[in-house]
Order: sequence, then structure tokens, then C-alpha cells
Amino acid sequence: MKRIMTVQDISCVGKCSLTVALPIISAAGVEAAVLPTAVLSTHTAFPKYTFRDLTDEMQPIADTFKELNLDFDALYTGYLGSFEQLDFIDRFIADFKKPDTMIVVDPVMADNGVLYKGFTQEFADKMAKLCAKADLIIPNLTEAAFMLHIPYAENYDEAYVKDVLVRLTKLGTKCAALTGISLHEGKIGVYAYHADTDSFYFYENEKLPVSYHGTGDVFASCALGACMRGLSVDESLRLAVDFTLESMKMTAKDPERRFYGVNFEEALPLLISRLS
Ligand code: PXL
Repeated sequence: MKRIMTVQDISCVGKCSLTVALPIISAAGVEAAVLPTAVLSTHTAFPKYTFRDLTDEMQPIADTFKELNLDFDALYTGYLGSFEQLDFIDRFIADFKKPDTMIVVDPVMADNGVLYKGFTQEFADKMAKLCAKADLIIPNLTEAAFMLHIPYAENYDEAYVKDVLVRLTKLGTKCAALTGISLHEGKIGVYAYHADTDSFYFYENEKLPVSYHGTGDVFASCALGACMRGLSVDESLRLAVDFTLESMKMTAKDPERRFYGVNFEEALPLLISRLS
């Protein structure tokens, strides 16, 4: 069984980061190992939350992994809270990357044209440097705009998306996948560019007239889980679009839905059946 090491926060309530990555990667049939970056009472979209930074714990944990000769088939970073943590990830990659280790960076820091609370342009610049080390990065258009220093475009066409993708790979990553790309009325999906083969991949599915928190984490966890099960990157991105849509459909039809996250739990049968 493949083993993913994912480095991101744990928000106790809120269905994002580790509370999404763990169940989705497990359901994909892949071992999920974690290195928590911070403990929050909830994610930062709640009106009030506690935040305990775990940076000081991270290097001792990684050193102990090293002493125990633990290794990982993939390293997956999500929400990271500080410059120190970005430096730590650099060292972690240097220490744990083997020739076939897949490095996936989801540069979680912004959406809908704005940075999440606590993030700055300087952080985006440093995140762009981390993206250079990745095999696959999974930003949305807002995160891409901040990393590339281009204005956030609410209206765009296919040529714009392709241009952004090529620029993202020029940061150094092998493959960039932009999420939340809507090029046709009523449709939304993923657009990817593979720099090594100079090829694009686009897949779209139904666009629901709603948006929910945490869909980016659902998407990235599903895509990487699928890659580890042997699907190609493009096949994995396709499954991630379908699984995210199914999660949103489950949320939309749940009369007891909560405001803060998606019902990916009820979409897990789709993920499991597509991977079996
Ligand atoms: O879903 C991304 C995410 C992860 N972790 C924390 C967050 C967010 C987005 O707001 O606040 C703590």
C-alpha cells in the first residue's frame, strides 16, 4: 500500500485540511500519514477561533521519522501558516524525496480574488518558490494570480487559462492544475498543463449554483489518492472533479447541512467504486 505524508493544519471543526485529507486518502485505499502544522478550534472562516502553531514540533518529528528510516511515496502540503513552515517544507523535501516520490503542493492561501486571513503577498511569493519543487501544484485562479503577480480575472477565456498554466509551470513545477475553471455556461472543472510533454488537459462537469468551503481540500486529497492508486494525473484530476461535484450535490440536498464544509462523506461510495 502506498503511503502519503500530508503536512497541513488540523481544524477541529470545519471539514478542511487534515479532517478532509485523512478520510479521503484512506477511502482511496492509501495510507495517510500526517504532520500537523497547527491546531485550530475551527478553520479561519468562522467568526472566532483559536490557533496553536506547531512549527517548533515539526523538525523534531521529521528528525525522528528520519532516524526511524520512514519513507513516503508522496508528500502533500496544504494550508501552511508561516514562513518558517515553508522553510521547513524545503528541508523536508530535501530529506525525504526519493527519485519516485511525488511532491504535491496545494498553495492554500486565497479564493475569490482575496487572500485568506493572515496571508500576504510576501507569503504568496515564498509559496511560489515552494511550487518550484513540486511535481504537481493545484492552485485556484486567485492563488495563481497572487503567485504570478497578475490581476485576478473574474472573466477569462481559454487562452488566458492556458497562459496562466504555462506561467505557473515556469515557476518550476512539472504540472500545474487550475481548479474551478469555468469556460462554458453551467460547467466547471480543471485545466492542467504538463510542461514535460507540453500538453494540456481539460475536464469539466456540471456547475452548481452554490459554493462551499473546503472543496479545494476535497479536490486535492482525492486527486493525490487516485494518483497513488495508479491512475494518471489527468485521470486523477477527472475523478477529483467528479468527486468534488458529488460532494457538493450531497451538501446541497442535505436539509441539515452546516455552513462550513461539504458532505464529502456521503460521496465516498463514488470514490471507492471508481477506484475499485
Ligand atoms: O480549506 C483551506 C483551509 C485550511 N485550513 C484552514 C483554513 C482554510 C481556509 O480558510 O482556514 C485553517
